[in-house]
Amino acid sequence: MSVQATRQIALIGAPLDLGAGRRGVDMGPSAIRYAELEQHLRESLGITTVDLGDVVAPIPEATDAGDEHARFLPQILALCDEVAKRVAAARRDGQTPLVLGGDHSVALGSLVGMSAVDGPGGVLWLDAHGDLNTPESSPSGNVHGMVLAAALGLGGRAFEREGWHLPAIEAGKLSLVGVRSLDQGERELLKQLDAKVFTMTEVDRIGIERCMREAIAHAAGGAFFHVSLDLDVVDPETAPGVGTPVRGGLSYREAHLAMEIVAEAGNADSFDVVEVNPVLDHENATGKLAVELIASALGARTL
Ligand SMILES: [Mn+2]
Repeated sequence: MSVQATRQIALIGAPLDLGAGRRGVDMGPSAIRYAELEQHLRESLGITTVDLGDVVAPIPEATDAGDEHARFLPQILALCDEVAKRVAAARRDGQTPLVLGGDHSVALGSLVGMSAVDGPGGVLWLDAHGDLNTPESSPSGNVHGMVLAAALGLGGRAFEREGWHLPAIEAGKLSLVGVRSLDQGERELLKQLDAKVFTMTEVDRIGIERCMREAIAHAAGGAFFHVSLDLDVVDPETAPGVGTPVRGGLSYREAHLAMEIVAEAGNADSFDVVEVNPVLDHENATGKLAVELIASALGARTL
């Protein structure tokens, strides 16, 4: 049995879609569970999971959008606080938290929870987008496009919340892989950050293996190492069921290899898997892909 098999995974569902521009990612946790995540990890890897259920998420029809520059932000922060509490409890119990989104806003809960236990840590962000907008710079007002800036403590006063300590990410311990869509404000912010950024151009030029190894070397080794997987990092032909598809993404094999390198490094302390949108999916292909990629990140091998 590998080291990975001794892990116990704490599953935390976060069926949130208030941070996204369209409906559907609230069904992501169901789609991933329906694709038999627990059975898959148990049977192929001998990994045990504890499902902590879903946090309660309000629906947009029954709540007020509030400020157009960061729609539904108070409700999103309240949900992230619930996620953070469950993540922190799991971490204290020696489990590996795995948050199932929901839109990418839920990662703020993962990171606040992890840093509440150990202080700010390192993050590997696999995403087509930068998620580095602020309420001032965001063209859409969708909070899922601001969550990384918020976790870095750069989201402004709107993201301050009692009991939270931001930044949740240690300065310099941030890597992004698979990026291919950035807004102007995000480009400017990235110039000021000591982050390793591997756009799809770098993936094409030097290969996903080297990108991943360098990204992990840059982000890991701190108080914790968190891997945040937005399924939109994968090409929409392979992952059609995502909130915000952008063509030109990772192939099926590149996505698996990326996760296999995460498993090989063996140092990820927590994960989230986000933006699976069953409404746009074909027969849960993207939900199933999410399960396969989680298994690869935890050590699944052909041989
Ligand atoms: Mn994202």
